[in-house]
Amino acid sequence: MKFYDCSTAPSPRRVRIFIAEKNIKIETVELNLMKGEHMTSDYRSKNPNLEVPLLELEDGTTIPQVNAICRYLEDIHPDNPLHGRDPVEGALVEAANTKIQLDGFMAAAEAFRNFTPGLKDRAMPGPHNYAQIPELAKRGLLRLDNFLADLESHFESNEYMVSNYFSVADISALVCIDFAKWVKKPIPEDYKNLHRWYGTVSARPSCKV
Ligand SMILES: N[C@@H](CCC(=O)N[C@@H](CS)C(=O)NCC(=O)O)C(=O)O
Repeated sequence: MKFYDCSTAPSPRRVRIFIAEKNIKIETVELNLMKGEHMTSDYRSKNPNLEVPLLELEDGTTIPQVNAICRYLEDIHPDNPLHGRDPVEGALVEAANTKIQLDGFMAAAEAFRNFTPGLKDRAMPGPHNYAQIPELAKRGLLRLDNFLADLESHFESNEYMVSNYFSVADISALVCIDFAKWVKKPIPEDYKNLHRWYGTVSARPSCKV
């Protein structure tokens, strides 16, 4: 297997942490997005979405999308389950992970990509160019405020994203919170519950990547 990564980008970091939690070894191919190494015809033939991460299997099958890659790795390495230990927990992890993707990652990406000068006409990743919309950057920042506030409320009565169980949703939330710092949205100082959870999760050796 080969894992197509970019060590500075948030989405592939979610997979790197997942791989480290599972303690599996996968050959990594580093792509420099700033240099456009994901825009080559060779990479396009593997991933027409022109995004990282990507997992390439021995038989040439390519799996794009963080969630699909993590699900596949879970299925072939079921020890130390990160997608729930029973069907109910599995559903709750899926719900939490989807919400982080929609309310957290989309908001941070909206804020970052619609404002960063180097991403003019690249307001969305992928094969199609889109102009920046400054209003979307502003809305992204507001959505991040709410995302962080909702997490603070959640951690008033929960140890992790799903009750007392560390899951792939915690990995997603951690990476999203670090991504939000790119647009100057750190965890507010007085969010003591979110700081407690962040301290616990970011101290895991897997999360140092
Ligand atoms: N929905 C995708 C998002 C992947 C994504 O946004 N990747 C970014 C890096 S964090 C990317 O490849 N960007 C390429 C670009 O900006 O052209 C997933 O979950 O894998």
